[in-house]
Amino acid sequence: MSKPIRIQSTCPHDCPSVCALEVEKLDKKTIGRVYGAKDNSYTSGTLCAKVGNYAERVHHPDRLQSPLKRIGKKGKGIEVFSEITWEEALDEVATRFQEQSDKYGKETVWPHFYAGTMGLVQRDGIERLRHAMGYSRQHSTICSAASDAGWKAGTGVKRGVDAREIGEHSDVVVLWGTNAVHTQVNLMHHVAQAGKRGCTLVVVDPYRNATAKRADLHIMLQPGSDGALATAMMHVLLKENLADREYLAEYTDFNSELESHLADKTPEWAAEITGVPVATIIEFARLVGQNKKTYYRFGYGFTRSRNGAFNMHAASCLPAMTGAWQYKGGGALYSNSELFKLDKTLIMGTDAIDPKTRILDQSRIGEILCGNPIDLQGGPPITALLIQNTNPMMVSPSSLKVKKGFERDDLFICVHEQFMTETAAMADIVLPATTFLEHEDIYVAGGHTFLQVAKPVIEPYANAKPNHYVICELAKRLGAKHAGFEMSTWEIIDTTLKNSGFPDAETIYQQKWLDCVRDFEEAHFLNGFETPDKKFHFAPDWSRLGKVNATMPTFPDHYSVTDKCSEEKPFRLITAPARQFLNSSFTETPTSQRREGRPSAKIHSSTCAALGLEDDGLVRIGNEQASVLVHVEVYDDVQKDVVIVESIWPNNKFVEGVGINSLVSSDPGHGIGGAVFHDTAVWLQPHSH
Ligand SMILES: Nc1nc2c(c(=O)[nH]1)N[C@H]1C(S)=C(S)[C@@H](COP(=O)(O)OP(=O)(O)OC[C@H]3O[C@@H](n4cnc5c(=O)[nH]c(N)nc54)[C@H](O)[C@@H]3O)O[C@H]1N2
Ligand SMILES: Nc1nc2c(c(=O)[nH]1)N[C@H]1C(S)=C(S)[C@@H](COP(=O)(O)OP(=O)(O)OC[C@H]3O[C@@H](n4cnc5c(=O)[nH]c(N)nc54)[C@H](O)[C@@H]3O)O[C@H]1N2
Ligand SMILES: [Mo]
Repeated sequence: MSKPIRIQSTCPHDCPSVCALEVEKLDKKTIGRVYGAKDNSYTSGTLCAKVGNYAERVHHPDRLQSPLKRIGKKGKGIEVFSEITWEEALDEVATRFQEQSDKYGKETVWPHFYAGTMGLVQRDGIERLRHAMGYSRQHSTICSAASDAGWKAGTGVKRGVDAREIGEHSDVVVLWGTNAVHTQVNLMHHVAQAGKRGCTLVVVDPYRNATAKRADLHIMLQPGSDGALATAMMHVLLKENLADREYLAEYTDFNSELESHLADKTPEWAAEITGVPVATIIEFARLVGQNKKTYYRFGYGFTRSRNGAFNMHAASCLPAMTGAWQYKGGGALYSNSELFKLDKTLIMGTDAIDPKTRILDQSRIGEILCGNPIDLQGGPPITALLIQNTNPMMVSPSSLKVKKGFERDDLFICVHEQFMTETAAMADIVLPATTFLEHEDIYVAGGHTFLQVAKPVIEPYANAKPNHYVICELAKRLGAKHAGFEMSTWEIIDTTLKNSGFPDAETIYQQKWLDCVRDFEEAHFLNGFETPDKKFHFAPDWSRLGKVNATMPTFPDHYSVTDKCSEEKPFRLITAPARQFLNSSFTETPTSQRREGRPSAKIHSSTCAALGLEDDGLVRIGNEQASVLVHVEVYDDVQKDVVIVESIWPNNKFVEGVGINSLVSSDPGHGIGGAVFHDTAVWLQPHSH
């Protein structure tokens, strides 16, 4: 038998790696295995198992085949839906949106989306419809609002040092609040290359996760205490003369006021807050102070706290304090997404924004749908939802509230999906979506520097259609006007590239990708940071970044605003990503399900002994919002008062059908907002049958 041909593509899932792919094409409808492209110098032939097995997802028997109208009760699944045509489905959605708008005004319709695909046309086209129609806007807080603000507070722009420098040049790599083995495995390839040269790996994380198990030094800190750790490290660096004072004077706003602020932020002070021994804090500070070529890879994980943005900023001060930015292999990366500077006016319809239109906090969808007047800002209730690329019934904070909102009888819901997700099951109209293998798109990345353009590998499944089709067809019916509605996906990609000064789409496709890497000076901010005075800011002006919701301390510190342990709630819960799932995706594929088993709570053996919990037994985890029954996994690589439930499991996989996000608060993170998935104080109780 001849070898199957391989077609180039790009992984669209919500992940920093945005892998360059080679997809085995078996026939015009079928794929075989998927591989990471060997000739892409970031992907480097590495690929996570779940995408390697993508045939299981794209050819899954539960893929949605046809538009559906619900004829039975909400939340029951496919059996209460009946098939309708695309014309009927789109007409009904447009009619209902129009009826609700006539009754309550345009802001009663809320297009709700996230990054189920990271392809810019299929992901962000919904914004064009929103703006052209004057529907309620969305403050996207579920993932990167806190981390973006924290990073940009100091540097001014969302880009950093090319991760490919790690392999050859870094002497120390610090993975801070990211479980890269689970969430961006390609990075580990570059870390392993560096390891061969003797580079030291440090992992800063509250539990010994799969990444920390590979570290030379694991800083096992209390959740939400990163600000204290970073601040004390700066104290040590100054005290031991390991700070780069010339760099500080030239490139930062460092001053005597900051120096005296840091004078009493001792390792002893931080040890109390972080639970990390004094000697370890000093060791870590000396390591980064003595090795100027230290590369910090900051993740999202440690920003999913009320003080997350503040802590990201505090940690991002370290490479400035030591001057690490000046060296190849030194500096930091949180995300490169502003490296590409694409003009997204056409895709997103930003030229049609009416600034008076209200902006609703995505992570507070439960409160919003349940009519919280503060969230609604004096505007109309939400009576119609259009949902693409997200599964809020599973992924949003305060999920019982979210469910209550979705259950409203007077709420019209249209969900465009690949599967009958928990959210789709609440819809009135469900539309079947193509996967990335069936449509065109353009991709930028957080974790690397490549811009990619992808074409379909196989034909669309059954009656599935791309997001762009749905948006344009609704625009036509609703009378929305914008150039983007008149163009094909490829024309939008091409024009966007042209408007941004890039080669055309076909050229980039033919050369597989376009490396947008900046030169050394630029990438390392040696021409200045992107703040108004070009300096890195230890004392940021948070108001530059958006509407600030709190009074933040001036300098890096311990900002004590997390959900603290108390007598009633003596434990802290972290709901970090599981390896075989990607957010809510892949929870449907057999291999991922088999490898993950069932939801479990990792709890320290001494805690288990004290509470009478047994391995494989059940524990009830609760707080004022809800309680969740889940199996115990005795796990000693975690602090005694921290509990880990790797996520995101469907709610119905938990013993009582109540999932872990029922415990997570929808309070916005301090600063510009942001969901607080890893900031929850809880109680634990053994479960007696
Ligand atoms: N407990 C807990 N909760 C979390 C997190 C956590 O760490 N812990 N992480 C949070 C984070 S960081 C995020 S980003 C969110 C993510 O939450 P979501 O955005 O909901 O997650 P995804 O699973 O990435 O994508 C959602 C859906 O998009 C669909 N989809 C994919 N491609 C397409 C397409 O081309 N068209 C259409 N119409 N649909 C498509 C998929 O089938 C999937 O059901 O979850 C958050 N929730
Ligand atoms: N397999 C898989 N890959 C994914 C995803 C997935 O769900 N599964 N999700 C994708 C998405 S949307 C995103 S945004 C990224 C997120 O990926 P990451 O940047 O890795 O962020 P998180 O996954 O939220 O959390 C990672 C780590 O943060 C730790 N953490 C929690 N609280 C704290 C704290 O206070 N301080 C410190 N230092 N660490 C803390 C957790 O214990 C966890 O080990 O991953 C993407 N990749
Ligand atoms: Mo995310």
